[in-house]
Amino acid sequence: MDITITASELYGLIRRKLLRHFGRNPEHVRLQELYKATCMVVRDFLAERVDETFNEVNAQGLKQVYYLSMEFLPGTSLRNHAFNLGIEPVLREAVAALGRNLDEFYEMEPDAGLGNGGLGRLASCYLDALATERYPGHGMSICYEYGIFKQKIVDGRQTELPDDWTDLGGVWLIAKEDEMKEVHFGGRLKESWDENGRLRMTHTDYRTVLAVPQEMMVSGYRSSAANSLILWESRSPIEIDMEKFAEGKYLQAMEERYKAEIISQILYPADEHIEGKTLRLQQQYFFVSASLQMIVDKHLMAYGSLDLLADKIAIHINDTHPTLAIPELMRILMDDHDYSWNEADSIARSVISYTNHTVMPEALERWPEALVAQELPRIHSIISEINNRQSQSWLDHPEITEEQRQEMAIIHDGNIRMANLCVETAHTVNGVSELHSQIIKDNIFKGFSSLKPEKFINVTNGIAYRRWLNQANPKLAELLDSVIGPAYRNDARRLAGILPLKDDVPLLARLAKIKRENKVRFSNNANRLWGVQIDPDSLFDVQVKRIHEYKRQLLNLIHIIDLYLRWQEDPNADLPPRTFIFAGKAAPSYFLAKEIIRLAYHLGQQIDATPKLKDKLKVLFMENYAVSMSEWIMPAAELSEQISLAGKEASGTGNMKLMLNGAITIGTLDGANVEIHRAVGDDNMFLFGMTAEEVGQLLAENNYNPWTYVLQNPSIARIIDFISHKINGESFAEILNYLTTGFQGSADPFCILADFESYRKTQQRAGQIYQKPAEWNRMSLINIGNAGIFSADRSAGEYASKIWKMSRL
Ligand code: 26V
Repeated sequence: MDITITASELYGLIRRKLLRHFGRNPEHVRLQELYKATCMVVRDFLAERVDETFNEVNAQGLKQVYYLSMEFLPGTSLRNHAFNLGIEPVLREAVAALGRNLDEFYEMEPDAGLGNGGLGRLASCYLDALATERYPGHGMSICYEYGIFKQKIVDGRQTELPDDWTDLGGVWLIAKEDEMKEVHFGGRLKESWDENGRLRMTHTDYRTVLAVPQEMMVSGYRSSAANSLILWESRSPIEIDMEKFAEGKYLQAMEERYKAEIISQILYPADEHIEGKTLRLQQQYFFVSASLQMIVDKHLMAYGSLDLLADKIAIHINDTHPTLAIPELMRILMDDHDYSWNEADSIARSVISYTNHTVMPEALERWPEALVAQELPRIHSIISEINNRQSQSWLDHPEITEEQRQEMAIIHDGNIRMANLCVETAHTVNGVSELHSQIIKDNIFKGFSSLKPEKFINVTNGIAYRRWLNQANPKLAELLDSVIGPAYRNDARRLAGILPLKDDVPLLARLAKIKRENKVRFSNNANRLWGVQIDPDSLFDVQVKRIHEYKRQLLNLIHIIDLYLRWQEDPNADLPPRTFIFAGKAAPSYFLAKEIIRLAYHLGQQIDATPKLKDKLKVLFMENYAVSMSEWIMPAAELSEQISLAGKEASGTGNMKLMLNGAITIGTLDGANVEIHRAVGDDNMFLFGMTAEEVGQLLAENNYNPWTYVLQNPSIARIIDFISHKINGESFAEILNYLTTGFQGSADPFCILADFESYRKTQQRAGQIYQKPAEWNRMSLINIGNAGIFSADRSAGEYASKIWKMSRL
């Protein structure tokens, strides 16, 4: 449902907003104020829809889902809302009448970067899809004052700068001061028996932190429904301790306040290993407690009691970070609303569901029991009781082995294992691609799945495809509109409408022309921003994602070294010129990831300084990868690097965005690459490397010895030799070590050299096909036409029907 409004009416609304809010008229206004006023007018339309949706949901008594996630990555909002509301053309006119260009506004908007990578972006894609598909569902998270750091590359080294997004980005937030909640930390527990003979827990001497909800509205494509994302901001109930101030203890006078405010100050920028930091535990409990209080209060307001809670709400835990929602819900039910343990337990078990997003053992969260007991005594007591009852329940199951009991225990070795708490309690557990869902059943949650196989399901990830197609690649969208009609905008499966035209020569030429234009746009941007020269006729080979060992950016880099050496040897080798594009952030404390960035950078510099190669080979490391940057890379990409060690990448979603934009995947059978492969077939994807099963065997037998490959394969030997010398004057001893003997002693766990030869050959084949544009373009079209299954609308629909059991508005 579009908003019906004319450009001149919009113009009037923006003028009025400027005057009322900033006390200015358009003739005397700062650009930023004009921008903010424009956003606020768009926000007002949405506010009405959110309100209407809320009333309708209550009137119909519909079930709602609350999607709890420590991360969301909405990126920018103005273009998305204008597109979703169908007002982009009139908005453009209105802004022009105010003497500005709408694109200027789009460029000004900072990304809301409240997440690290795929997990957070997925959460935002799902909010978009829920609103589009008219499901009532709300996101809940933390209103980080500083989002994911800004990455600057200085002489090849990543440096991190704070991302202060709230000045301009804050226009999308509305503070709901009257819905503030209190969250309690520390203190002591007192046990007593009430008059009904029931054990009562009283929590005393706690520290209070206030939680203020900031609401960000969520629009859906041409949808009359709008949902919200609640972001909690922490505040202190005490502004200044006047007593301490009077004693001259100025810093101490502010201490309480800082301790409270710091909770929502900054997003943890790591996603690769747990660090048992108290502040992170506080963040988790802070947002989960405030969220659950809000959910319960809203339900009480609508229904008068909590007896229907399980019919009317679903609570989803996005990875283990919001796991404390389980004991917190039970605490509220028992301590604040007099429910018994069994009642509270049964309600929790019927409302909670959980998605796992990683099998990397170092990312599976554990909290020291002592820390939880100290910071959250009541929550600790509930978790202990769940743990006790879990072991009791096994008495009926003599078939489970002692080893499995150990693996499934929630509390083990003084640690609370969050994933086990989730799997024990959630009614449904899902993985994010077919392979990953199978792996969690067979490996990390094997004991649980043997007890209750029906608990485990798969929901393959999906993307908000209109953002990366219609908004980011308008030329491709226009072509599709004209060839297959616009119905694919609401039903991505209809992209398949172009498949019968896969041999239509004029259509393939138009497709190629659009790709070329997008590549030119990309090259111009790169030139403007970083002064680099890129040949728009070279093959754009793209690997954009967080920098991680398991994602194997190093495999890509050593292949580039191989190309470099080959080309130097034979400058006439028949290979297409290539531009390798890397982007992605490394966790600030992740040494090897930062070394990988440094290698990419210096390799690029050395190639630039090699005259006979500089027209053939280019390596670009683009700094500060973010949602908005992905929106201009994807449309220009031709080869999509999805080269993780099989079994490690839970799904990947960049792979889907690139495919949708006509890039062809070079990848292992990992994560959603498996589904991509099934959709396009062997002929339209460059598959290489070991399967997950083969990897399993190699590692189980402890059989990966990098030196076997160095000795067997002269190309590898040459690459290793190259890295052992300086590159652009810099040495890379740790990387050399990592590849050959492993980092700190044990062989590279991601077996890069084992997959190298297969990768090299497959890259060679990709290069050969690229030189036959007719063939390449046909493959590209087939990828676009088959991308429909990766729509977030489809994924959200599966969550709604299979897990949350809810219906549409
Ligand atoms: C883990 C940790 C560990 C403790 C420190 C902070 C922190 C922050 C985030 C994470 C989550 C890592 C899991 C993750 O991002 N998984 C990605 O999820 C995507 C969406 O399902 C999926 O496409 C990617 O394959 C998967 O790596």
